[in-house]
Amino acid sequence: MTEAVEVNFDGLVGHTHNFGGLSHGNIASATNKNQISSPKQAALEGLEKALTLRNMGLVQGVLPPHERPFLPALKRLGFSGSDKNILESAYSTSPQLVANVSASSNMWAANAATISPASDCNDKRLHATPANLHTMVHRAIEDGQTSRTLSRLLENNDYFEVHKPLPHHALTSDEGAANHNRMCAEYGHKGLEIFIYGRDGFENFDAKYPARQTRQTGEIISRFHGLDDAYTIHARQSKKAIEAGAFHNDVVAVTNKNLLFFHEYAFEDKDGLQNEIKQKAQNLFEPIFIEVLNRDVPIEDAIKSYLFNTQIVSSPNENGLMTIIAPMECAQNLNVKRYLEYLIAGNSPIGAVRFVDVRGSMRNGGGPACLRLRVVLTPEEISKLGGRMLLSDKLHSELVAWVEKHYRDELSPKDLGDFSLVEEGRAALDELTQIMHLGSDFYDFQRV
Ligand code: SUG
Repeated sequence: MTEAVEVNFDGLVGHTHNFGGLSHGNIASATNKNQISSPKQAALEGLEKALTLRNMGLVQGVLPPHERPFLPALKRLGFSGSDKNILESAYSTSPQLVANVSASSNMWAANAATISPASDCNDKRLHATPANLHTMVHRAIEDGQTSRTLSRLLENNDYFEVHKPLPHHALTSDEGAANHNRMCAEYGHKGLEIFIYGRDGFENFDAKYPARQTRQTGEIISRFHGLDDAYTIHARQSKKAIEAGAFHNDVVAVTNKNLLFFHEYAFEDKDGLQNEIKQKAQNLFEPIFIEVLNRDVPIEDAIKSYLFNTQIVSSPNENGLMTIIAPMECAQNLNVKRYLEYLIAGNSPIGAVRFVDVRGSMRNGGGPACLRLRVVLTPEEISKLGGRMLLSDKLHSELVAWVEKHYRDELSPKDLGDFSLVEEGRAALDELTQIMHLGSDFYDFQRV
């Protein structure tokens, strides 16, 4: 491998994976509220999906889950005493509050950060900004641990810089790479960075569901990352898509290399966006646009099946053709299945589809693309990564054994008030810090 590659770092599903119904505007999360979950099955599904990509010849990584329930968040809300007291008094005051600090939502690594590869940044180092996830209470507690994870992974400052998350404020509300796309000729070449926002931070956004990302967020990150304005785009997601349940842009659009695959209703001004891409890409690559019309795949079907929350990958084994990694829900929806058959039979750059089973994640509104954070890296940069977060067959089997040992087969909402879940999580994460070489003070509970 001499060229830069796109490494997908998938979030490991946490041991508290549950259906809290916490995300207003995320239809799957609301629909499955309070159902019994299987943390073990969801984690194994995620690991299997990661292995599938690795077996396709792609470089694959994993990111460790966060500590949940997150007792430091409860302490900041005035609960005190022993850890057991903190959990039990918070639970008797508000089971909903405990559900919020117990979400395993950090598994959706696309929301962890925005990453700009070195080739796009003026100092020729890779830049990363952990997302503050300000809009949802259960997600707004992720950025501290995410910063620690990325600082461990990208610890070499000669090659990488991890910035501070943006301030926790509605003006700078940031959901990470779920609203960020990049287009390029080859991964290691200079690319176009496309930031998608749902609202201007200063406007009063009046809609059925919240817009989680602001225009200002993309502009601030572009400044910190040292991006060139001539190769950066800020475009607005359509209100129609948000109101249909596309709470992140990666629910209605996805890129790979020079391809933008999107739903007709994804953007407020799709023609303006395509023209800007064509104009700014002039010296870089020839863009290809695949627009899926609403009459072929109604937006409701796209959101239910997660047709656009697919990963489009260029694997070394596919002779230049791309493969679309789709959740199996896409094979179960007639319109979507028909569309995919048509897509791969035609002369688009996408030559094959592979279905993956990530049901546990899908039922909370997280498809294959939500589970991964894309990081473009050269072989030299790969050799500078910290921790043990690149998936090998050996690491995969160690992680599978770790999940089998520590995770419950079933979790119901009332289990979140049970202190033994805290103890089980700590034992598991303690062991994980050794497996993944994260250090013995990686999690808050290890620091006291
Ligand atoms: O933020 N679901 C996540 C899903 C995130 C999907 N990520 C991307 N599109 N990239 C969210 O809405 C549900 C948790 C619950 O209800 O228990 C949740 O947080």
